[in-house]
Amino acid sequence: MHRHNFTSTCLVALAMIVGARAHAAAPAITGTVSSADGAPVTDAVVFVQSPVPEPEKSPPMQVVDQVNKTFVPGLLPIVVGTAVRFPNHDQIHHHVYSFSPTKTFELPLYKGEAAAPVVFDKVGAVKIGCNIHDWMSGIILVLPSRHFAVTDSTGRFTLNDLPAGTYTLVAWHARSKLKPDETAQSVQVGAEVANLTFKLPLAPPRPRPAMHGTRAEP
Ligand SMILES: [Cu+2]
Repeated sequence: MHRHNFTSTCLVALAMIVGARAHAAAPAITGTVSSADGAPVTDAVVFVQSPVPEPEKSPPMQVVDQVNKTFVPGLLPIVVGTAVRFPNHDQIHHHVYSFSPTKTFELPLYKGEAAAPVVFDKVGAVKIGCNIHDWMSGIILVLPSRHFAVTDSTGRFTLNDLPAGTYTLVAWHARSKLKPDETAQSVQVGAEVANLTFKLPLAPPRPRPAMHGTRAEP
């Protein structure tokens, strides 16, 4: 009886491991992004620039929340064609806008879920801000495909599930002194996981603007 239970447990565990492996994303490219002095670069976005696969069919909606007068997340990489909601969970009004040529829009003073989603239909960086709270800022990075990854606190990234072939990859960072095109590297994806290293010279961080404007809260 005891032996039977032990065997059953093992079989169940084995089935779970096999199942998990069958569904796990397979890494195709891993690597690191570091600054000119070799320090790891967090929140860099590494993405496939070419060849660009067929457009995504209705990519899932994404969210940039507003909490404590902050955009959450502050950096949102998306595939072109993605709609983004901008719910406001603060008890005050925000007025979200972008003057970026990639996507110019304005969501006049609102709270809660009142603002309609915005579709990002062009590739590029979109800086967002709030008309009322000058320090609020965020970036929506609109990318040519869903093949992108954000570096972690150690500067590492992993791109999963790329079919075999030759790809051009680039790296972006909010403070990069290089344009993504200037970082382009060619990489072969095959049976083995490819490895890539990017070096991004970064501009120094800007001093954080004052948290309290002089304008009254609406
Ligand atoms: Cu605001």
